[in-house]
Amino acid sequence: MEEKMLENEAEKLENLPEEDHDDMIENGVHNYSTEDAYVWPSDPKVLKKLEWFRDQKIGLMMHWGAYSQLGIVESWALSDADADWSRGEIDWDVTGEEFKKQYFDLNKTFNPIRFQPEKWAEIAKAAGTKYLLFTTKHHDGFCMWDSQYSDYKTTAPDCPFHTHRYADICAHLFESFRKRDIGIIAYFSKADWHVDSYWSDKYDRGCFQHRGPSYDPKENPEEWERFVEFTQNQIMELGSKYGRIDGMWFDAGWVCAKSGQDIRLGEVIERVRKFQPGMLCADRTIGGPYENYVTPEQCVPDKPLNIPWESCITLGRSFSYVYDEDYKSPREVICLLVEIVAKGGNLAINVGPQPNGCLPRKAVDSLLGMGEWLKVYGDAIYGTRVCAPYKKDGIAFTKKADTVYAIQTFADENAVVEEEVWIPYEGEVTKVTALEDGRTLEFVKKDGGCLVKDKVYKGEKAPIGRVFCLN
Ligand code: FHN
Repeated sequence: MEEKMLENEAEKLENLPEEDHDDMIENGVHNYSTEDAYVWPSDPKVLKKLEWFRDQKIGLMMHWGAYSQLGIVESWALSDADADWSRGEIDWDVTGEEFKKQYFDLNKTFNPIRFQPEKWAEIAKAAGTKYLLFTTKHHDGFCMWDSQYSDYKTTAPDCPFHTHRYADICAHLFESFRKRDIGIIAYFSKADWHVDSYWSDKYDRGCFQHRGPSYDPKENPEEWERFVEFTQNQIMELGSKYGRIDGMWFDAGWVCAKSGQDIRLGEVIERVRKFQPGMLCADRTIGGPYENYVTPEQCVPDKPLNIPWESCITLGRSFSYVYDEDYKSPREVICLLVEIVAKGGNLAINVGPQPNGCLPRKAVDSLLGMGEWLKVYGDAIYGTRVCAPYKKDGIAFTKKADTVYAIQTFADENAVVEEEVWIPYEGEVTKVTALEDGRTLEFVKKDGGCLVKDKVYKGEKAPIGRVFCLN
């Protein structure tokens, strides 16, 4: 990067408008709204869908776009004001302006000809995931569906993929997952860094862009209204032309009334709900009636939350596909899942598909390993709710109907698996069975819990986890 470019950008950083320093978003990562900002929906259909959502427990999040070709962070390196933390992977000789042109031209080489939505859906099903959370459009504005409001899309003539049978990626992906009874939640970025009604160099800041609009919406209301109409039109087309949508998940929390960037989301969500009765809306970090659940990112709350929530966490290190990714093992994912479910949340585990349309093999191995465990122990996860003391002495608790599930996970494959297990559950227990195969287990009730006698584990490795059903 040329020296003068850096000085120039550093100097411009000082006069960024306030909204870019939104305290809920740090280096692009959204914090999550507190419980007191939560508003329970008043629409009974939304409340019913929310209970459906809380039963699902595991979503498959996917970040897929033109950026997948580069193997760098999705969108963020386009924002000059976020260059300090987002351009580390740009190791080829290019200036900021050249890079932005190269990035925006990625639509001209996006051609994932090996994409097979049916195969992805089969893998998702076998992994035990219950809904898809798919990036229909990230901040870079590239539309993974045949939008009538943008030419920056997979179905446009200048995108080589437009001739492919699956060019309208969202249409085929949603259908493949839906027919396997997997829910559909559409990720949508409220910011769009490609459309000229959000970023344009015709304003006084010229080509130096930060994550917000390149103008002040208060001073250019007619430009902002153009952007609002464009955005609401895209939300409407996803909500009315792509079959049943169970939820919409809105990223780019800096686009909100508080920062002077009001897209009047509630207006369009209510219109969409005429087509999608009860559809959930996760307007991240905003609170209020259109954040039907909160979305911790790459983290798990310390304690159970009494509101609906979902942690979105990468299976590897990155949301987008990177070529040298390390993926969590099935054991790591299950330990994470049990921690989240015991606190009343969902896990949206993210995989970044490859630019050729395949899912990374090692990611698939981890997902399928997770599915194998869930085939045996899923009853302790799906459809459960928080059960006091939720986690104590290494035992996590969930409950469903008249059963309490005591889950002991083993993060270390070399852990010693004791024959006797102390289960610190103080409620009444008349019977203990192993969820693995229904075998009845001897136990002694003591103050504060019960001592259960399990089988002797002879395997070389500790099991990922074992589950005791207390009735
Ligand atoms: O800015 C995005 C980021 O690129 C990614 O999409 C994550 C996924 O939850 N959401 C935002 C950061 O919080």
